[in-house]
Amino acid sequence: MKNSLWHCSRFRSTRCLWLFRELELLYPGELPELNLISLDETTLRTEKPESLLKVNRQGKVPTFQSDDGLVLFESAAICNYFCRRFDTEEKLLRRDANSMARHDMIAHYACGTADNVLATSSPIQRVLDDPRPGYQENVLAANEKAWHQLVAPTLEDFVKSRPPFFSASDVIFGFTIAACARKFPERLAAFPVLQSFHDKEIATRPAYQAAMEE
Ligand SMILES: N[C@@H](CCC(=O)N[C@@H](CS)C(=O)NCC(=O)O)C(=O)O
Repeated sequence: MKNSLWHCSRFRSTRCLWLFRELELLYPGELPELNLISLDETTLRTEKPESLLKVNRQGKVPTFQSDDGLVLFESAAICNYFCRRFDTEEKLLRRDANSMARHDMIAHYACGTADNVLATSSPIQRVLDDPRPGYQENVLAANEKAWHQLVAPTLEDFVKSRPPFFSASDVIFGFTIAACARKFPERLAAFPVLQSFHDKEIATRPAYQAAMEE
């Protein structure tokens, strides 16, 4: 069995792929192959493959199955698994208590709150009739307000408190910022710290660029 990631180009599975590609660059020749099971973005929301539903009843990407059969969903959990298993020299994720606490907080906030303010789908998508609830007018308005008053200032705090090296936390909340740049560029432009972090520290990274093309 290969390590397999159910993936849809530029969807949240890209966060995990980006982190995996960062690790491949940090540990050349050491990581096993990652088998991508690529799904079509035009049908993912309406036609879930049985193979995916069998391992994740939410039918969401990312979903991951390891070479020894472990099934994981939730992008931050998959990223953290990649770090624990492959970042053996703590180049991307330091394991001391304070670094881990900061990382956990960022991972929970980015994936549990911030992503949803930019998302097309709902966390409970499978029981909804509308495949794109994030584009309902009232949802867009509330999310825009939340972005400006809550989410973007919190992400700015994460940027300002970064340690002086690129880390797994940067991938996790950086993916949220990159999603904003792609889907709502005007929301990002209102926050120069985030815009500059995106332009200088994310968009220029070879691992990010590679993951975005897959
Ligand atoms: N909290 C989850 C969210 C996963 C998620 O909502 N993925 C979206 C793609 S960005 C999805 O699969 N949407 C299709 C659907 O729900 O039908 C994570 O971080 O992995």
